[in-house]
Amino acid sequence: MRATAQAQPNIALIKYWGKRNVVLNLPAVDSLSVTLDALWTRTSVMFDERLQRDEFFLNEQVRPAMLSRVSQCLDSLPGWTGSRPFARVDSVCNFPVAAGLASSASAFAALVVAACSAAGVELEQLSQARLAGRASGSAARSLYGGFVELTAGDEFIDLHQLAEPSDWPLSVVVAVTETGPKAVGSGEAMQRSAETSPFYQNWLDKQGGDLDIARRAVADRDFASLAAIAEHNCLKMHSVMWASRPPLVYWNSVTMACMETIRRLQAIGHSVFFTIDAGPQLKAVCLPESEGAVIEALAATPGVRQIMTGGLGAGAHLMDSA
Ligand code: 2P0
Repeated sequence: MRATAQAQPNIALIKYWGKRNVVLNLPAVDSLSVTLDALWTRTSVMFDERLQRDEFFLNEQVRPAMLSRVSQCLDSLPGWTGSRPFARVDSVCNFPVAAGLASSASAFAALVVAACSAAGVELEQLSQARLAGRASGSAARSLYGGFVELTAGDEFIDLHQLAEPSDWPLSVVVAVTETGPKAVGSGEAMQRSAETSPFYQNWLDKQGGDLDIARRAVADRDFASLAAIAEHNCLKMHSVMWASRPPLVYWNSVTMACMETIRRLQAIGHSVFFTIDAGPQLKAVCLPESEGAVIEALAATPGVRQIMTGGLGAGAHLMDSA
């Protein structure tokens, strides 16, 4: 009745922004991501008949604000008859939480894998991904390693691994510009964009074309093409956010300075591009030969607090169970 799983966050190169069904948490658009190897969440789940309620600890601290989403995710496991036993959930995360570093992706992917094992529920990878996606849309992608495509349907999502990490080894350098939690959570922000941004419909209409280009770039290992479409898709998503009312601006001045740094590196011939999610951190994706220069340049950008770097990694997996 106890199991531990590890999952790594994923970074979307073609972004998920907007929901077609809030109750089922179904994304409005398809997305394409890379799963990382260096950042991780490790989560243990223990169902225990003696517990009076679910308990959730993150980095050894009780986190009551996050408990209801954890409990809902545990409730969603198939096969419970009547009331389920309560669980103690212990999560350890080696990077800042809720700061636009996709911590909910690795958190819910690890939670689903650990909880299924602890509950003795055998589910294939896609079914686990759908459970994780119901808790947090981006979490579905962290069930898979390497390059991952999520197709959003009206009733459920589908996922495909487009390439293994070893098929196209890219490096990801994360420049942390702020470590505090974000002001507006992604779910609320997406809803605001859908309701108020004049660019939202265009965002929906153009996503399929962007994804086609990115999928082709991955198949052809065409870095320049992937770089161009990923930066375009990222800036388009942020344009949707900026034009929302009230506006959603997740960047700070250091985020902009990091973008300038990437532009300078591109101008001198490095194969690198940036992407930014619902937070102020900049993620630089590059070929391994440019990794050293990217780390050095971002670390030297005034205001950058921390650099985290790594390659592409595997999907969520069980570490132990008893
Ligand atoms: C993504 N983001 O594709 C996009 C890009 C942020 C910007 O998925 O409401 O935490 O839990 O389904 O997955 C962040 O949103 O949102 C996200 P919910 P989630 O990675």
